[in-house]
Amino acid sequence: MSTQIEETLVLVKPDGVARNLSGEILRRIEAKGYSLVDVKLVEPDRSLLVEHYAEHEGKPFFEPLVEFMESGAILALRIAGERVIDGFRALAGTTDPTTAAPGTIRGDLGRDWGGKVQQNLVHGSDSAESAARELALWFD
Ligand code: D4T
Repeated sequence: MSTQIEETLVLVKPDGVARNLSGEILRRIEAKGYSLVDVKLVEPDRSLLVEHYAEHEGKPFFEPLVEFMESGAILALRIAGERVIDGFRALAGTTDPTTAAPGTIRGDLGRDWGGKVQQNLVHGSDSAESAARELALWFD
């Protein structure tokens, strides 16, 4: 298992920013021992979101997902640490916030608001390749 320092992209999605949970989410990331490398509040163009979620283009939830991500400010974080890519995914919990495990960001702070699974508070890159691609998209 690699112990080299990794970086990953975390997004606090519009529901997290609107619900004033950015601080709580940052607190959990820092309490876990990851460090903050860069941070910015953005209202991304649709083209960035379409590129970000390119793997989901054509799926039934794609349009609602992009519309939701356009609905308000997003806090983009570049964070670093050993195995931070997998580590942040574990902190975030599984995709559906209603059934995400208690103790995780989604499990403790999220739930289904009117059938909207996409309102799951955070995004974290799911592999080293995704992290490199997504960090370049959001930060470079
Ligand atoms: P992200 O990518 O936002 O960190 O979430 P996950 O990695 O946990 O989940 P994902 O890529 O499979 O889905 C991206 C995004 O789409 C929403 N979604 C997903 C949805 O609204 N309906 C669905 O059926 C799925 C699978 C939630 C997260």
